[in-house]
Amino acid sequence: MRSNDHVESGTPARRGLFVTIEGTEGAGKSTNQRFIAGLLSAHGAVEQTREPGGTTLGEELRALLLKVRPETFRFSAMAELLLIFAARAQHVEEKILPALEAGVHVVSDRFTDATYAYQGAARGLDPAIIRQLEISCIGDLQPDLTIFLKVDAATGLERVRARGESDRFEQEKISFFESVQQGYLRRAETFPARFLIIDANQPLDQVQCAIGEAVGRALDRR
Ligand code: T5A
Repeated sequence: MRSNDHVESGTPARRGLFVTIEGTEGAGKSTNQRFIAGLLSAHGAVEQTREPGGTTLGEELRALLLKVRPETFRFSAMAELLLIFAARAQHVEEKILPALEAGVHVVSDRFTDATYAYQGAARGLDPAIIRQLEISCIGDLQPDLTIFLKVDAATGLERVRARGESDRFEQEKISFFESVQQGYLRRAETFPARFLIIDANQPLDQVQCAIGEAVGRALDRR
């Protein structure tokens, strides 16, 4: 998924910009990931990736996490958390850090904030446990910019359900996604310097106007 691959060999690369996109289902993360990658490609090579996923192992774990049917077995919240961090540890070591260190910009559809929102706020796991896993698996890696697309849970679910079959998370009740939303808002309060909250109920062109400004500011800050 890397575009515009033109890092010169022999010259130490300036670290790439690490941008993450977060939000509940149907907020427009995938749509706007492509938009952000397009903006960044004017400033160097770009890697688009996603969580869970992004590597061969991560994509296998993603399939397990999203596709398993409730009648087959039910995940314990802790098993779900550990699989998500297994995927993330592989993702960071194999893909994200090498790209950033080579000067490639990385745009990830979800990252660790999603774990605090879904497994922490919505599944009820202790954030201190999530933090311990975070430190153990990925150290102090944090995005430079996190775009949180805040959509009404019902609106987002309508958008994704219009596509047809729902994955395991999309079958949760509205109250689950409202808790996820609260979890994201707490993360935004804790990390105001890197978080930008955008009202994703707005038409796409307005969402993208706000994203364009935020990406421009993040590039200027580098
Ligand atoms: N998960 C993940 C955890 O529980 N913990 C974790 O730590 C991590 C990393 C991953 C699942 O894994 C869970 C959370 C998730 O449930 P996913 O596929 O990454 O699943 O997440 P989804 O939210 O399910 O992704 P979707 O593809 O369903 O939603 P997107 O990407 O937010 O939405 P997108 O861009 O595909 O858009 C959906 C539709 O809406 C339209 C688009 O054109 C598209 O048709 N749209 C708009 N329409 C009107 N106005 C706008 N502003 C619009 N923006 C987009």
